[in-house]
Amino acid sequence: MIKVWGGGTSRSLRVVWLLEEMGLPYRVRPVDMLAAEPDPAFLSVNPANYLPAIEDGDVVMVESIAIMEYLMARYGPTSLAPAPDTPCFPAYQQFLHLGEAGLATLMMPVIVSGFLAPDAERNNWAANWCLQSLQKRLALVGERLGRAPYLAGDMFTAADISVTYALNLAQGPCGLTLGDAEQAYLARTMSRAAYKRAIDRSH
Ligand SMILES: N[C@@H](CCC(=O)N[C@@H](CS)C(=O)NCC(=O)O)C(=O)O
Repeated sequence: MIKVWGGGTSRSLRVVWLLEEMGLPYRVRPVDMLAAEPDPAFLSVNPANYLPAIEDGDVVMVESIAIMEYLMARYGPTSLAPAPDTPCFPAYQQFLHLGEAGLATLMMPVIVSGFLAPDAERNNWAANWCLQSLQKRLALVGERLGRAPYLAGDMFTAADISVTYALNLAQGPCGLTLGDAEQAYLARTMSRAAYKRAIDRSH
């Protein structure tokens, strides 16, 4: 059975949501990233000590988007990953990666500066630059949602799992106010039964 290391609100939620959408059996092994010492069992799986990771037989992987791509390729086909010869594929591919590489990665300096940095370093140039850059990039999501209900078009895909996670980070720990289109979109994606099950299984 697929083992997902993570839990809580970490990026493992993307993986667990995808597994729920695909109806695949799995179990979650929680890891407390705020513990004083790293979890030795988790370090043996991911020596770089960040979430999520999966074990699937002999396969060990990190990076939430790569893990989703692996699971869809290995256990698909699935409508969550449109075929490359379909018109929605370019938008799907773009937003699948934008969710992490373009959006969530930029949020980390903002989040750690706000919560973990010493007081004197909280308001720093790099974190402010990331926040401004993030706001510019979110315009891509807003523009797309003005033309389609989901990021790849009419159909919910893994790109929506990727970007929903990022939008929640933006309006949660990053403190941004999202527009009406983004709010309505989140209401759509997060009302899915698979999302609700993923939240339950992650906590
Ligand atoms: N690009 C990575 C980012 C992973 C990441 O930042 N994970 C967070 C939790 S959501 C973490 O474990 N951070 C602790 C650290 O990096 O030391 C992914 O998408 O999986």
